Amino acid sequence: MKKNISIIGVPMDLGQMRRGVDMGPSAIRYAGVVERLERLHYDIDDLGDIEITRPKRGAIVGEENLKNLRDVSEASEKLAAKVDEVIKNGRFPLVLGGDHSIALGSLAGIAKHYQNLGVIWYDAHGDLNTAETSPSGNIHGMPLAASLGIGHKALTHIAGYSPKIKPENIVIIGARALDDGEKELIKEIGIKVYTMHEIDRLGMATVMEETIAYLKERTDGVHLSLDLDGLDPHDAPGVGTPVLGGISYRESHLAMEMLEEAKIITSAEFVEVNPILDDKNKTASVAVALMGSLFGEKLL
Ligand code: HAR
Ligand code: MN
Ligand code: MN
Ligand code: MN
Repeated sequence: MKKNISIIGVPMDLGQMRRGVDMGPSAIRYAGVVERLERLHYDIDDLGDIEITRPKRGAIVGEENLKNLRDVSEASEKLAAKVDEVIKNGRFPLVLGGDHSIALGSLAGIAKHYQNLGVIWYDAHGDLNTAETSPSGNIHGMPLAASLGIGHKALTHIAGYSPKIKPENIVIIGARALDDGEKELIKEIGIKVYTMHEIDRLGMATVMEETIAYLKERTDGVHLSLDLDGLDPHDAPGVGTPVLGGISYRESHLAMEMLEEAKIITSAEFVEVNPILDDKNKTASVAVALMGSLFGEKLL
């Protein structure tokens, strides 16, 4: 992994309806992300936060079942430009959320640098909805679909191109709350998914071995998009849409350690940390601990 990391905070909460996730970047910084990674001898540059336009009360601009479409789309453009610049400077982009709609901007800035960008989507959810299939109209449930070129043009064409990624270069890990439309889409376009069922049957070590082998043979870079709600709410309670029966803290550490050993990750984001819903900043601390493993912290 590159020895230079640029941190980008994205205080975004407009992709869903529970306020507080915009404080995720602050909570993760408070949990010591910079100090933790500096100890591993990285050159860390904290670029601060992307500016998010806060809609005035009653002035929320959305479209049919696409809440805050304009503001989410504008923020995504800003994030894409920043991530693009970080990569051009030869540095590793580490993006801190914010709700998962920020993946629209991250992927838009990253994918143009690769022929076949791989994506590990570590999440309880598929985030494969469109306005037509979404039960909520919340854009944080849509970024993976939009990055595949599926959905509203204001989401699919961030940074002026589409699609960002191909279905066969994606691996979803931890899924346990997929909507009907998402299940259909997964089967139709062929995305590799390890639901909790496979994680329980195979064990996390095998899931990660398979994931790494699969992505190594077909991609030229891999983005890790880690939604803290992929973990069990017992280990990561500070998330807006917790789902029981998730990946454990220990399994998650193993996953990060195996990714580090495989040296395949070229960019990463940690999202959905909501300190208002948390238990004494536990979830942000878990996020930072996982980043430690991802960037090479060893137990011995
Ligand atoms: N699938 C549901 C929806 O579209 C819930 C999505 C919740 N999403 C996240 N991101 N927290 O994974 O509304
Ligand atoms: Mn998500
Ligand atoms: Mn491309
Ligand atoms: Mn999720």
